[in-house]
Amino acid sequence: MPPMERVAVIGVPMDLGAGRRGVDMGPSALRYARLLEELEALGFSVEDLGDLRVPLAETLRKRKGSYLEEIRQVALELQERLRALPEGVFPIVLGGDHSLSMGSVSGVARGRIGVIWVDAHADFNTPETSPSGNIHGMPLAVLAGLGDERLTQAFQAVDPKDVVLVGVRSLDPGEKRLLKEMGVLVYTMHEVDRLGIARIAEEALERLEGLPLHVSLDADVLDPTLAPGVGTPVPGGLTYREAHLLMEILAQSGRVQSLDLVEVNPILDEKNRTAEMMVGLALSLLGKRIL
Ligand code: HAR
Ligand code: MN
Ligand code: MN
Ligand code: MN
Repeated sequence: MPPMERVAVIGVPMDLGAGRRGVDMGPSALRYARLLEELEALGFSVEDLGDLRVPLAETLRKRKGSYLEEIRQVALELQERLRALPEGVFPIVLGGDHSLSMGSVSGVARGRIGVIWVDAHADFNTPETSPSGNIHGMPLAVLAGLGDERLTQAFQAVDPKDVVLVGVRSLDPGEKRLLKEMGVLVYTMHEVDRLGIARIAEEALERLEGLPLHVSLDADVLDPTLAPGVGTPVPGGLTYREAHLLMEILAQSGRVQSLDLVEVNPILDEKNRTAEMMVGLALSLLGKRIL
């Protein structure tokens, strides 16, 4: 596969799927952390498609957890925008909460696709198993065909066997069961410690052999000391070096074709360092090398 030279950036300033406010400012924070300039410095031709229009929670006058229809509309619009991109353009979707990935993965999938979901959480709840009702805890299940039919009908896009989770350390009882039943390959932090991230990256590439790859990178996979700007921090996350090495090995495969950068919450951050971390990781995934 020839390396892609064009990148399209699209922001989805949505926090309707999360339990806390603030991730709607993620796209601004990631741009402010010089994502576009740094990609250009790497040699890419970069187009900023701007932000999707997302309704404000304040104008909806609903209780949280009941934004399914609004989230569905935003994800559908994202799906449509990504489907309209010419082939050979590498999309980077800026979140926003992780529910947007229903639209990104289904929008980039042109046939069978492998998904590498890098997250402290599995986002594999259904409305029945979710303890919170928050839809950002459900998008991977929806993509695999589980959950509310209004969502699965629009966004089911992957075979659960074509999904690899990395960095997981917080699972709800029901989603644990579902992950096992569906045969999703999960590398928890236990495996990161035992096997090392390099071996995990290589095994993931092998498991998804021959498939184009989408990487969905949730900022909360990082250790909260590195990435405090997230709504649902969990101790014991990836180090700076583990996260970069993972991105570098995936980059070397030449098979990654799209990326989500999600769950950056500038309100909870310290001087935008979480967004800066995420930009650095995106650059590594797009081929930035030390030498
Ligand atoms: N598992 C929890 C729930 O469903 C929290 C998961 C959502 N948090 C995220 N997504 N940031 O990765 O409510
Ligand atoms: Mn904005
Ligand atoms: Mn997530
Ligand atoms: Mn998460």
